[in-house]
Amino acid sequence: MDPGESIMQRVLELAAQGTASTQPNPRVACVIVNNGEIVGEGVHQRAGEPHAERLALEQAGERARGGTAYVNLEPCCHQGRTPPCTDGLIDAGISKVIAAMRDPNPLVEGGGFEMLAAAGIEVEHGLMEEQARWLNRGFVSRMTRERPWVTLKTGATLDGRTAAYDGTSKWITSAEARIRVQELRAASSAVITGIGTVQADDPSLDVRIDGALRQPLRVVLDSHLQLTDNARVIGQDGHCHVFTLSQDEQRIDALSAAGVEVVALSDLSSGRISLPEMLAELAKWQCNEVLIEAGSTLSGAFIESGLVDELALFYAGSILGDKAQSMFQFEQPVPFDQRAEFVINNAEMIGPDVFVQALNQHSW
Ligand code: AOF
Ligand code: ZN
Repeated sequence: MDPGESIMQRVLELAAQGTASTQPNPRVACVIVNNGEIVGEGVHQRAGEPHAERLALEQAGERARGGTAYVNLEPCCHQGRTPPCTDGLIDAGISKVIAAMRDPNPLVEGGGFEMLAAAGIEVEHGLMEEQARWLNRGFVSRMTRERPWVTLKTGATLDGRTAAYDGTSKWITSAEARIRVQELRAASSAVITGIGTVQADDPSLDVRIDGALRQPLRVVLDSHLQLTDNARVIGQDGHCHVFTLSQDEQRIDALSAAGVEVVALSDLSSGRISLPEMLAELAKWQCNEVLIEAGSTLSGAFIESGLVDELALFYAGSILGDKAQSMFQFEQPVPFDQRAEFVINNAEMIGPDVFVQALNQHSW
Protein backbone atom coordinates (compact mmCIF):
# COMPACT_ATOMS: atom_id res chain seq x y z
CA MET A 1 0.00 0.00 0.00
CA ASP A 2 1.18 3.50 -0.87
CA PRO A 3 2.21 5.23 2.41
CA GLY A 4 -0.29 7.99 1.75
CA GLU A 5 -3.01 5.41 1.34
CA SER A 6 -2.26 3.76 4.66
CA ILE A 7 -2.51 7.14 6.39
CA MET A 8 -5.78 7.89 4.62
CA GLN A 9 -6.96 4.45 5.71
CA ARG A 10 -6.19 5.51 9.29
CA VAL A 11 -8.09 8.78 8.71
CA LEU A 12 -11.15 6.86 7.52
CA GLU A 13 -11.03 4.52 10.51
CA LEU A 14 -10.81 7.47 12.89
CA ALA A 15 -13.60 9.31 11.08
CA ALA A 16 -15.83 6.23 11.44
CA GLN A 17 -15.65 6.71 15.20
CA GLY A 18 -18.12 9.55 14.64
CA THR A 19 -20.62 7.31 12.85
CA ALA A 20 -23.32 7.63 15.49
CA SER A 21 -22.52 11.10 16.80
CA THR A 22 -21.62 13.75 14.18
CA GLN A 23 -24.97 14.09 12.44
CA PRO A 24 -26.04 16.40 10.86
CA ASN A 25 -22.33 17.01 10.27
CA PRO A 26 -20.25 14.58 8.22
CA ARG A 27 -17.86 12.06 9.76
CA VAL A 28 -14.41 13.63 9.52
CA ALA A 29 -10.93 12.90 10.83
CA CYS A 30 -7.54 14.47 10.18
CA VAL A 31 -4.02 13.11 10.60
CA ILE A 32 -0.99 15.42 10.39
CA VAL A 33 2.34 13.94 9.30
CA ASN A 34 5.70 15.65 9.55
CA ASN A 35 8.99 14.05 8.50
CA GLY A 36 7.29 10.68 8.18
CA GLU A 37 5.91 10.85 11.70
CA ILE A 38 2.29 11.28 12.83
CA VAL A 39 2.29 14.45 14.95
CA GLY A 40 -1.43 15.02 15.39
CA GLU A 41 -4.77 13.29 15.03
CA GLY A 42 -8.27 14.67 15.38
CA VAL A 43 -11.77 13.27 15.08
CA HIS A 44 -14.86 15.43 14.76
CA GLN A 45 -17.27 14.30 17.48
CA ARG A 46 -20.43 16.38 17.34
CA ALA A 47 -21.98 19.31 15.50
CA GLY A 48 -21.01 22.50 17.28
CA GLU A 49 -17.76 21.01 18.55
CA PRO A 50 -14.35 21.54 16.89
CA HIS A 51 -13.69 20.13 13.45
CA ALA A 52 -11.18 17.34 12.94
CA GLU A 53 -8.47 19.63 11.52
CA ARG A 54 -8.61 21.94 14.52
CA LEU A 55 -8.21 19.03 16.92
CA ALA A 56 -5.30 17.54 14.95
CA LEU A 57 -3.57 20.95 14.76
CA GLU A 58 -4.00 21.42 18.48
CA GLN A 59 -2.37 18.06 19.18
CA ALA A 60 0.48 18.73 16.74
CA GLY A 61 1.25 22.21 18.09
CA GLU A 62 4.47 23.62 16.60
CA ARG A 63 5.19 20.28 14.91
CA ALA A 64 2.42 21.04 12.39
CA ARG A 65 4.70 23.58 10.67
CA GLY A 66 5.81 22.21 7.28
CA GLY A 67 3.65 19.11 7.75
CA THR A 68 1.05 17.38 5.58
CA ALA A 69 -2.57 17.18 6.70
CA TYR A 70 -4.58 14.16 5.57
CA VAL A 71 -8.33 14.59 5.83
CA ASN A 72 -11.26 12.62 4.41
CA LEU A 73 -13.23 15.75 3.46
CA GLU A 74 -12.21 19.08 1.99
CA PRO A 75 -11.43 21.49 4.84
CA CYS A 76 -14.20 24.00 5.37
CA CYS A 77 -13.71 27.66 4.47
CA HIS A 78 -16.88 29.03 6.01
CA GLN A 79 -17.80 30.34 9.40
CA GLY A 80 -20.38 27.83 10.66
CA ARG A 81 -20.89 26.85 14.26
CA THR A 82 -17.08 26.79 14.29
CA PRO A 83 -14.43 28.93 12.49
CA PRO A 84 -13.04 27.91 9.06
CA CYS A 85 -10.48 25.08 9.14
CA THR A 86 -8.63 26.59 6.18
CA ASP A 87 -7.56 29.52 8.42
CA GLY A 88 -6.29 27.11 11.05
CA LEU A 89 -4.25 25.09 8.54
CA ILE A 90 -2.77 28.23 6.98
CA ASP A 91 -1.91 29.83 10.34
CA ALA A 92 -0.23 26.63 11.55
CA GLY A 93 2.10 26.60 8.54
CA ILE A 94 0.88 23.33 7.02
CA SER A 95 2.59 22.87 3.65
CA LYS A 96 0.37 20.26 2.03
CA VAL A 97 -3.24 19.06 2.35
CA ILE A 98 -4.35 15.68 1.00
CA ALA A 99 -8.13 15.29 1.04
CA ALA A 100 -10.12 12.24 -0.02
CA MET A 101 -13.03 14.22 -1.49
CA ARG A 102 -14.53 17.62 -2.08
CA ASP A 103 -17.09 18.85 0.44
CA PRO A 104 -20.48 18.80 -1.37
CA ASN A 105 -21.79 21.41 1.07
CA PRO A 106 -22.65 24.44 -1.14
CA LEU A 107 -20.98 26.65 1.50
CA VAL A 108 -17.66 24.92 0.75
CA GLU A 109 -17.66 22.98 -2.60
CA GLY A 110 -14.10 23.60 -3.74
CA GLY A 111 -13.76 26.90 -1.89
CA GLY A 112 -11.64 25.26 0.81
CA PHE A 113 -9.15 23.97 -1.74
CA GLU A 114 -8.99 27.36 -3.45
CA MET A 115 -8.36 29.14 -0.19
CA LEU A 116 -5.53 26.77 0.73
CA ALA A 117 -3.94 26.96 -2.72
CA ALA A 118 -4.15 30.76 -2.67
CA ALA A 119 -2.13 30.69 0.55
CA GLY A 120 0.57 28.61 -1.15
CA ILE A 121 -0.42 25.25 0.31
CA GLU A 122 -0.09 22.27 -2.04
CA VAL A 123 -3.46 20.54 -2.39
CA GLU A 124 -4.30 17.04 -3.59
CA HIS A 125 -7.65 15.31 -3.56
CA GLY A 126 -9.17 12.01 -4.67
CA LEU A 127 -7.13 9.61 -2.51
CA MET A 128 -9.52 6.80 -1.42
CA GLU A 129 -12.41 8.91 -2.59
CA GLU A 130 -14.85 6.02 -2.97
CA GLN A 131 -14.36 4.86 0.63
CA ALA A 132 -14.72 8.47 1.81
CA ARG A 133 -17.97 8.94 -0.12
CA TRP A 134 -19.26 5.68 1.32
CA LEU A 135 -18.56 6.75 4.89
CA ASN A 136 -20.49 9.99 4.31
CA ARG A 137 -23.09 8.67 1.84
CA GLY A 138 -25.85 10.20 3.96
CA PHE A 139 -24.27 13.66 4.10
CA VAL A 140 -23.48 13.51 0.35
CA SER A 141 -27.06 12.44 -0.38
CA ARG A 142 -28.56 15.30 1.61
CA MET A 143 -26.24 17.87 0.02
CA THR A 144 -26.52 16.68 -3.59
CA ARG A 145 -29.99 15.07 -3.83
CA GLU A 146 -31.72 17.04 -1.09
CA ARG A 147 -32.92 13.83 0.43
CA PRO A 148 -31.43 11.44 2.96
CA TRP A 149 -29.76 8.14 2.12
CA VAL A 150 -32.48 5.52 2.66
CA THR A 151 -31.69 2.15 4.21
CA LEU A 152 -34.48 -0.39 4.56
CA LYS A 153 -34.06 -3.03 7.25
CA THR A 154 -36.09 -6.15 7.68
CA GLY A 155 -35.77 -9.56 9.30
CA ALA A 156 -37.23 -12.67 7.67
CA THR A 157 -37.19 -16.40 7.39
CA LEU A 158 -35.05 -18.09 4.75
CA ASP A 159 -38.06 -17.99 2.43
CA GLY A 160 -38.41 -14.24 2.93
CA ARG A 161 -41.41 -14.30 5.27
CA THR A 162 -41.74 -11.69 8.00
CA ALA A 163 -44.74 -13.02 9.94
CA ALA A 164 -46.90 -16.12 10.14
CA TYR A 165 -50.26 -16.29 8.32
CA ASP A 166 -51.96 -14.82 11.45
CA GLY A 167 -49.47 -11.94 11.80
CA THR A 168 -47.38 -13.46 14.61
CA SER A 169 -43.84 -12.21 14.13
CA LYS A 170 -42.01 -11.78 17.44
CA TRP A 171 -38.32 -12.65 17.26
CA ILE A 172 -37.81 -14.28 13.92
CA THR A 173 -34.15 -13.26 14.09
CA SER A 174 -31.67 -13.65 16.95
CA ALA A 175 -30.57 -11.43 19.83
CA GLU A 176 -27.24 -10.90 17.98
CA ALA A 177 -29.11 -9.57 14.94
CA ARG A 178 -31.07 -7.23 17.19
CA ILE A 179 -27.80 -5.77 18.49
CA ARG A 180 -26.78 -5.04 14.89
CA VAL A 181 -30.15 -3.34 14.37
CA GLN A 182 -29.35 -1.10 17.35
CA GLU A 183 -26.12 -0.09 15.61
CA LEU A 184 -27.99 0.65 12.37
CA ARG A 185 -30.40 2.84 14.33
CA ALA A 186 -27.58 4.63 16.12
CA ALA A 187 -25.97 5.50 12.78
CA SER A 188 -29.23 6.95 11.46
CA SER A 189 -30.66 10.43 11.76
CA ALA A 190 -34.18 9.03 11.78
CA VAL A 191 -35.98 5.71 12.03
CA ILE A 192 -39.16 5.52 9.96
CA THR A 193 -42.08 3.21 10.52
CA GLY A 194 -45.77 2.96 9.68
CA ILE A 195 -48.82 3.22 11.92
CA GLY A 196 -49.54 -0.47 11.22
CA THR A 197 -46.29 -1.51 12.93
CA VAL A 198 -46.93 0.88 15.84
CA GLN A 199 -50.38 -0.62 16.35
CA ALA A 200 -49.17 -4.21 16.04
CA ASP A 201 -45.88 -4.09 18.00
CA ASP A 202 -45.85 -0.80 19.95
CA PRO A 203 -42.07 -0.43 19.33
CA SER A 204 -40.07 2.29 21.11
CA LEU A 205 -37.60 2.61 18.16
CA ASP A 206 -34.97 4.09 20.42
CA VAL A 207 -31.26 3.36 20.65
CA ARG A 208 -30.36 1.34 23.71
CA ILE A 209 -26.58 1.43 23.52
CA ASP A 210 -24.55 2.55 26.55
CA GLY A 211 -23.06 5.97 26.03
CA ALA A 212 -25.22 6.79 22.97
CA LEU A 213 -24.69 10.54 22.40
CA ARG A 214 -27.89 11.10 20.48
CA GLN A 215 -31.18 9.46 19.64
CA PRO A 216 -32.46 9.34 16.05
CA LEU A 217 -35.77 11.01 15.29
CA ARG A 218 -38.62 8.52 15.38
CA VAL A 219 -40.88 9.03 12.39
CA VAL A 220 -44.33 7.49 11.99
CA LEU A 221 -46.25 7.59 8.71
CA ASP A 222 -49.87 7.79 9.79
CA SER A 223 -52.22 8.97 7.01
CA HIS A 224 -55.35 9.06 9.19
CA LEU A 225 -53.67 10.10 12.45
CA GLN A 226 -54.53 6.97 14.38
CA LEU A 227 -51.54 7.21 16.72
CA THR A 228 -52.68 7.12 20.34
CA ASP A 229 -51.16 9.35 23.02
CA ASN A 230 -49.77 6.37 24.96
CA ALA A 231 -47.78 4.75 22.12
CA ARG A 232 -44.22 3.99 23.22
CA VAL A 233 -42.79 5.54 20.06
CA ILE A 234 -43.83 8.99 21.35
CA GLY A 235 -41.26 8.81 24.17
CA GLN A 236 -40.38 11.74 26.43
CA ASP A 237 -37.76 13.56 24.42
CA GLY A 238 -39.78 15.34 21.71
CA HIS A 239 -38.04 13.28 19.03
CA CYS A 240 -41.22 11.71 17.66
CA HIS A 241 -42.49 13.12 14.36
CA VAL A 242 -45.66 12.02 12.62
CA PHE A 243 -46.47 12.59 8.95
CA THR A 244 -50.15 12.63 8.13
CA LEU A 245 -52.73 13.63 5.55
CA SER A 246 -55.29 14.23 8.28
CA GLN A 247 -56.47 17.74 9.06
CA ASP A 248 -58.21 16.72 12.26
CA GLU A 249 -57.30 19.70 14.47
CA GLN A 250 -58.37 17.98 17.65
CA ARG A 251 -56.10 14.96 17.07
CA ILE A 252 -53.25 17.19 15.94
CA ASP A 253 -53.58 19.28 19.12
CA ALA A 254 -53.77 16.20 21.34
CA LEU A 255 -50.64 14.67 19.83
CA SER A 256 -48.79 17.98 19.90
CA ALA A 257 -49.66 18.24 23.60
CA ALA A 258 -48.10 14.80 24.07
CA GLY A 259 -44.85 16.17 22.58
CA VAL A 260 -45.28 14.86 19.04
CA GLU A 261 -44.32 17.02 16.06
CA VAL A 262 -47.20 16.55 13.62
CA VAL A 263 -46.50 17.30 9.96
CA ALA A 264 -49.57 17.58 7.75
CA LEU A 265 -48.35 17.04 4.20
CA SER A 266 -49.67 19.20 1.43
CA ASP A 267 -49.72 16.75 -1.48
CA LEU A 268 -53.07 15.05 -0.95
CA SER A 269 -53.58 14.08 -4.60
CA SER A 270 -52.96 10.35 -4.27
CA GLY A 271 -54.69 9.90 -0.92
CA ARG A 272 -51.45 8.63 0.56
CA ILE A 273 -48.36 10.13 2.05
CA SER A 274 -45.95 11.15 -0.70
CA LEU A 275 -42.69 9.40 0.13
CA PRO A 276 -40.52 11.84 -1.88
CA GLU A 277 -42.20 14.78 -0.12
CA MET A 278 -41.62 13.13 3.25
CA LEU A 279 -37.94 12.51 2.48
CA ALA A 280 -37.45 16.07 1.25
CA GLU A 281 -38.90 17.26 4.55
CA LEU A 282 -36.52 15.01 6.49
CA ALA A 283 -33.59 16.47 4.52
CA LYS A 284 -34.74 19.94 5.59
CA TRP A 285 -34.50 18.71 9.17
CA GLN A 286 -30.91 17.78 8.36
CA CYS A 287 -31.39 14.01 8.26
CA ASN A 288 -28.45 12.43 6.45
CA GLU A 289 -29.38 8.77 6.79
CA VAL A 290 -32.77 7.27 7.54
CA LEU A 291 -33.61 3.70 8.46
CA ILE A 292 -36.95 2.18 7.50
CA GLU A 293 -38.17 -0.42 9.97
CA ALA A 294 -41.68 -1.12 8.84
CA GLY A 295 -44.10 -3.85 7.91
CA SER A 296 -44.59 -5.35 4.49
CA THR A 297 -46.99 -2.66 3.22
CA LEU A 298 -44.78 0.36 3.84
CA SER A 299 -41.59 -1.57 3.04
CA GLY A 300 -43.17 -2.71 -0.24
CA ALA A 301 -44.25 0.84 -1.06
CA PHE A 302 -40.70 2.08 -0.50
CA ILE A 303 -39.26 -0.59 -2.80
CA GLU A 304 -41.90 0.10 -5.46
CA SER A 305 -41.11 3.81 -5.30
CA GLY A 306 -37.46 3.14 -6.14
CA LEU A 307 -36.39 5.31 -3.19
CA VAL A 308 -34.48 2.63 -1.26
CA ASP A 309 -30.71 3.08 -1.58
CA GLU A 310 -29.59 0.22 0.64
CA LEU A 311 -31.10 -2.99 1.94
CA ALA A 312 -30.14 -4.43 5.33
CA LEU A 313 -31.74 -7.87 5.46
CA PHE A 314 -31.47 -10.39 8.27
CA TYR A 315 -32.35 -14.00 7.45
CA ALA A 316 -33.07 -16.61 10.12
CA GLY A 317 -32.83 -20.35 9.52
CA SER A 318 -36.56 -21.02 9.39
CA ILE A 319 -39.32 -21.33 6.80
CA LEU A 320 -42.94 -20.20 7.13
CA GLY A 321 -44.25 -21.10 3.69
CA ASP A 322 -46.50 -19.40 1.20
CA LYS A 323 -49.43 -18.64 3.55
CA ALA A 324 -47.17 -16.40 5.64
CA GLN A 325 -46.60 -12.68 5.05
CA SER A 326 -44.02 -11.67 2.51
CA MET A 327 -41.32 -9.06 3.08
CA PHE A 328 -42.63 -6.66 0.49
CA GLN A 329 -46.25 -6.24 -0.40
CA PHE A 330 -46.56 -4.58 -3.81
CA GLU A 331 -49.54 -2.70 -5.21
CA GLN A 332 -48.93 -4.03 -8.69
CA PRO A 333 -47.68 -7.34 -10.10
CA VAL A 334 -44.14 -6.83 -11.38
CA PRO A 335 -43.11 -8.14 -14.80
CA PHE A 336 -39.86 -10.05 -14.58
CA ASP A 337 -37.94 -7.52 -16.62
CA GLN A 338 -39.05 -4.71 -14.31
CA ARG A 339 -37.85 -6.29 -11.08
CA ALA A 340 -36.08 -3.97 -8.65
CA GLU A 341 -32.34 -4.60 -9.00
CA PHE A 342 -29.90 -4.43 -6.11
CA VAL A 343 -26.22 -5.28 -6.01
CA ILE A 344 -25.28 -7.46 -3.06
CA ASN A 345 -22.11 -6.03 -1.54
CA ASN A 346 -21.86 -7.90 1.76
CA ALA A 347 -23.13 -11.09 3.37
CA GLU A 348 -22.05 -12.23 6.81
CA MET A 349 -23.10 -14.48 9.65
CA ILE A 350 -24.47 -12.66 12.68
CA GLY A 351 -24.92 -15.27 15.38
CA PRO A 352 -27.14 -17.90 13.75
CA ASP A 353 -28.53 -15.46 11.15
CA VAL A 354 -27.27 -14.17 7.80
CA PHE A 355 -27.00 -10.45 7.21
CA VAL A 356 -27.19 -9.30 3.60
CA GLN A 357 -26.41 -5.75 2.54
CA ALA A 358 -27.40 -4.75 -0.99
CA LEU A 359 -27.27 -1.47 -2.87
CA ASN A 360 -29.63 0.09 -5.35
CA GLN A 361 -27.63 0.19 -8.58
CA HIS A 362 -28.94 3.68 -9.32
CA SER A 363 -27.74 5.03 -5.95
CA TRP A 364 -24.17 3.80 -5.86
C1 AOF B 1 -14.35 19.98 8.18
N1 AOF B 1 -14.01 19.24 9.26
O1 AOF B 1 -14.50 17.99 11.00
C2 AOF B 1 -16.25 18.83 9.66
C3 AOF B 1 -16.57 19.59 8.52
O2 AOF B 1 -21.38 24.21 11.67
P1 AOF B 1 -19.98 23.73 11.54
O3 AOF B 1 -18.98 24.80 11.81
O4 AOF B 1 -19.70 22.48 12.33
O5 AOF B 1 -19.76 23.35 10.01
C4 AOF B 1 -20.42 22.23 9.48
C5 AOF B 1 -19.97 22.02 8.06
O6 AOF B 1 -18.57 21.92 8.02
C6 AOF B 1 -20.48 20.68 7.49
O7 AOF B 1 -21.72 20.82 6.86
C7 AOF B 1 -19.40 20.35 6.49
O8 AOF B 1 -19.56 21.06 5.27
C8 AOF B 1 -18.19 20.83 7.22
N2 AOF B 1 -17.80 19.78 8.14
N3 AOF B 1 -15.62 20.14 7.82
O9 AOF B 1 -13.48 20.51 7.52
C9 AOF B 1 -14.89 18.65 10.02
N4 AOF B 1 -17.18 18.27 10.41
ZN1 ZN C 1 -13.87 22.70 9.27
